[in-house]
Amino acid sequence: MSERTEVRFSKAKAFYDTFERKGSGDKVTHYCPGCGHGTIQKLIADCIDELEIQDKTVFLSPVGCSVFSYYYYDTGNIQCSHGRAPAVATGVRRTLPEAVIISYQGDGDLAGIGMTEIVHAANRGENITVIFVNNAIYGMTGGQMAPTTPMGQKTPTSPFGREVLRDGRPMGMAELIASLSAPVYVERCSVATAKDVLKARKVILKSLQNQVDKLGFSFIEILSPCPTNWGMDPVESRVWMQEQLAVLFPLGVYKDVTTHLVAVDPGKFHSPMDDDKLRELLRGASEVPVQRSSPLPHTQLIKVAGFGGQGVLSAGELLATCGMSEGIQVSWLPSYGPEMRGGSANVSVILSEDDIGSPLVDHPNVFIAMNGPSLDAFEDAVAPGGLILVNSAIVTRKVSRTDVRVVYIPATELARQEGLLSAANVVMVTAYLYITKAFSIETLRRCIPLVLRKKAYLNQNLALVEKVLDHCVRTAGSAGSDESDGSAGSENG
Ligand SMILES: Cc1ncc(C[n+]2csc(CCOP(=O)(O)OP(=O)(O)O)c2C)c(N)n1
Ligand code: SF4
Repeated sequence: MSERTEVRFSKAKAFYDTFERKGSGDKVTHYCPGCGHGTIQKLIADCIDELEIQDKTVFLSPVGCSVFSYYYYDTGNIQCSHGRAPAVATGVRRTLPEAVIISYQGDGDLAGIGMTEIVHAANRGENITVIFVNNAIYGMTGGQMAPTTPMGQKTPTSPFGREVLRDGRPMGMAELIASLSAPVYVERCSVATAKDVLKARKVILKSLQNQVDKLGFSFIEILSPCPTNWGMDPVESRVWMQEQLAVLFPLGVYKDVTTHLVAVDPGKFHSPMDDDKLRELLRGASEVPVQRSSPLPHTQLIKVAGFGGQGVLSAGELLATCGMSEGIQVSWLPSYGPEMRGGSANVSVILSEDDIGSPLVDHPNVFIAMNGPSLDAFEDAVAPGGLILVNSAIVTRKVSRTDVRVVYIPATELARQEGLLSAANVVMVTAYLYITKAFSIETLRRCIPLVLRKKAYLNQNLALVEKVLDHCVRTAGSAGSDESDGSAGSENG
């Protein structure tokens, strides 16, 4: 009789039966579709089961998209401050000698804010396992540049691409940790393809086995997709990982003194920026195209608020990019819930002719309310004489303040008519510029391609701008009316 292989698909025991984060009885995580965190966390859970270490595992969740790992792992859990997990791991190691400690960290967490902690924990050779999830950006906060961001990559904090003089080159953490003498095992793997995923499982298993065997510090770097912030679909993001990320960060064993010694070739890690380009930058050539339309009427203290997924942070990014491309001073300060989708979010933007002392906007003179709860939260904070723009397609109530100018714009509806469900932010920014004349609409047209992540929607976004302008012109007649009929451009106050 031929031998049969039984293939079973079941939840790892190391996971809770249901995930209570989103409500009782849920079985799905909070990660975006196509995110690598879910895949990696499943591999870790499988390995915990295989090694039968669930009862002694302490999972350290970081700050970042994986902040809620303690909702998923039925193990010991500690949620650590951003970047500090290796220090917490050290404390746990000192008090629980038999524990299996997993320090799970993103690249913003580990290579940015927590660089000191990770280097010293590695240098001390702590007997812990560090799983370093490298998605080349700060995920949870909206895709800002991380130490691992490739040269030239555009992010909200490098809108014209990462520049070597300003930002340095991307850091290879596997290379850096492997250069220390204490770590026993350093490997970089990926979850781009099915083959990569199977390999990553083996790598994770080995790193945990090392710890059980008390061999010392194991560091696993895993290249992981963030389709949401990369502006790609899950399939495109996996292609990009193979064609770009894995070239910059080569996969493989960087150090393994558990069985044999692997020499690391430092020449393997290089930045794609060529020397001519570097010399050009050293001579002072700027990559930022500055073009001035007219002076700002006055300093714009802007607050945009709504729920995650409405493009609140991107609206701020668009405004700040307009400011930068006009050569004025800008600041962009996001505030968000832990979920990329559905939580509340707001962003403070300052546009100024002078230096900006603080990016905080406590009393905005421009407030863009994308939904009702945001209007409730910030209406009272608006400076007297300020401007409130209300997304009247969603917000059902009227503004009660009488000492501010209010304009109602059915932003979500206008965007929907253009076939863009999530472009209410572009509507509001266009209307804001139409009303205040802070910058020319030409500046807006020039900057939309710079911030738009999904380039396929560029023409629709530009068409939407024209539609909003048309709408504003047509409804301008109702300006000054205090009848709150919700039509675009209608005002009260
Ligand atoms: C001390 C501190 N600084 C900054 C933050 C804001 N913050 C929260 S998540 C995050 C980015 C996390 O990015 P990364 O570590 O790459 O993880 P990802 O979300 O991509 O998984 C930042 C900067 C914070 N919570 N605490
Ligand atoms: S923002 Fe990126 S890293 Fe965060 S959950 Fe979504 S896809 Fe994953």
